[in-house]
Amino acid sequence: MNPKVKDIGEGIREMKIRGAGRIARAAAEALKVFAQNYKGGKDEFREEIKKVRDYLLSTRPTAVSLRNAIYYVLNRMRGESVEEMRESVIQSADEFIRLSLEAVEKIGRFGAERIRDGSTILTHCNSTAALAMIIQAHRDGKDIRVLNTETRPWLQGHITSRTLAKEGIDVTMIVDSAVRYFMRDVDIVIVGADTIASNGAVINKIGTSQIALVAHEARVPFIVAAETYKFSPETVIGRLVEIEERPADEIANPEDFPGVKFRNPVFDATPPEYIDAIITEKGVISPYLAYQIIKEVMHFGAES
Ligand code: RUB
Repeated sequence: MNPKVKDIGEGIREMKIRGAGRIARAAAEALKVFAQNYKGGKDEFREEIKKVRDYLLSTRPTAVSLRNAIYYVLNRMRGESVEEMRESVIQSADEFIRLSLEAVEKIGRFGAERIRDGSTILTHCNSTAALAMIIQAHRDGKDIRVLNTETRPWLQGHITSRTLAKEGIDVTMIVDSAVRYFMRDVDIVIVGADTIASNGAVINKIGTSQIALVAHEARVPFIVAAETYKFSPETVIGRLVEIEERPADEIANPEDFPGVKFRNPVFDATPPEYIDAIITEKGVISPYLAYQIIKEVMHFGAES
């Protein structure tokens, strides 16, 4: 395996590159790097790129964006010569990355319109798409405040707090278990997504579904910001989304707790009945229209 490809893959596995959108763009970049550095014959090109595909797919299991990015590039691989195949891979990887960044920007613009002046927003984990909405609302001159969870065990909420503070946004970090305590002050919850199933269920960082329940109880709108490559075509045919379970030592040192078992699932599923809207780059949809989006962008997931 090309060491530069391996660097990207291990970066994803070790969560130096994280967040579903970033993971997707990094996977496209890895395929591009493979193509740029490939030196063998044309028959081996297809074989070798499949190995890169399988390696990248093995890095993290939950975010479908990784899979969709890989197939976006591979399904567009064309040509008879190494040069032609190389060019087509580079071109479609660049295209995926460009479309992905444009999607985040559009979500920011569409989503900001949903945020009222004077709002207190609650967000969880660290989602580029959710942050795009919040930052755009602030840049539009809206007076907003943000509560953000620290997001145990990996503490991605720290990145969110710092990003918002840097933008000059009024931000307060809270522990995950304080969400219900603060919900009475919240006007809108905005989170990202790793995968959206065809029934509209949203898979996102562990704890998202609890927040959705609390928001539902308090009648606070619960909004998901997600590019269309977060929708999972495989769920149409009944494939279940695999929930990543990470090592116990992210929670505590197991050696300090003899006789204690640990579980560390890092994503959960929020059912569509707790979701008011999903903001995509194609517009704002009800979670019940997830299947419609999958039909439109089916090419993202289909295997050639
Ligand atoms: C990150 C996470 C984010 C989504 C969406 O989990 O759950 O909410 O990936 O992020 P992890 P984005 O840190 O384990 O990858 O909007 O940036 O794609």
